[in-house]
Amino acid sequence: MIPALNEGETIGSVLAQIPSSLFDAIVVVDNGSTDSTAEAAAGAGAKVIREPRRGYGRACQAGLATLGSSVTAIVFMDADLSDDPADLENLIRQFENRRLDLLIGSRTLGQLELGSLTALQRFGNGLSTRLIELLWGVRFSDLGPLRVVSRDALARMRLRDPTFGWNVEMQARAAQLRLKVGEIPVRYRRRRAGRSKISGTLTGSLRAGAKILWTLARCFCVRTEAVP
Ligand SMILES: Nc1nc2c(ncn2[C@@H]2O[C@H](COP(=O)(O)OP(=O)(O)O)[C@@H](O)[C@H]2O)c(=O)[nH]1
Ligand SMILES: [Mg+2]
Repeated sequence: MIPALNEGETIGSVLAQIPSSLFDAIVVVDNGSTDSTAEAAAGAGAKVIREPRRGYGRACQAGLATLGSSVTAIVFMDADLSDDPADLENLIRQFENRRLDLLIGSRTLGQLELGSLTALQRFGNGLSTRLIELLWGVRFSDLGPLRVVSRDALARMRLRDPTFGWNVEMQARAAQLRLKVGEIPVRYRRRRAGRSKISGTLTGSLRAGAKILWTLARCFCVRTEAVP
């Protein structure tokens, strides 16, 4: 599942590099793009879902709502070619072999291209993962966008964040619910084309950072279900 907002310059390359034999379906959720994202994605063979209301979490929810009942796990990745499709095979293999509920592709454990994460992003990542450890005793090294989660686990998490709290909410709920989580090192690259909607500007980063902290506070105060 690939949430995409105005990524017409890169989505075609992302899709061309995905080993399609690994997946039942490749879903691109176009979040009201004003460029050729939807056409490029459809042209490259993806199933395109349109969610006109902006927001990363909203886009993910819209995509999930269209999945058939045979789907047991979902991989999420970004549309700007920052995640490397070459990591997908290992991600899926490890997820299956280790029988995990959630596997995060960790950029800080992997190979970070110079300039691919800003200082503010590193700080935010460090702070958020430390808070998760402090609150629920589970240690992550990153909030990376490349990840795979089982559908059952996702249903139990009852994720609600409509925007950029989605990823951290997934990790916080997984920790809170004592799900089986893991990480593997992945590559992460600078955006090759198009415009960053989050980390590229100071206000974008600060807004995303505030949203992440707010999401953690909400997860701490409001439980989804009784922990078994
Ligand atoms: N669906 C959706 N996707 C978004 C939105 N904003 C950004 N994205 C996508 O989320 C991913 C990460 O955004 P990006 O701009 O690369 O953030 P950055 O890596 O922090 O600079 C990319 O695939 C974007 O196309 C949004 O409002 N809705
Ligand atoms: Mg990006």
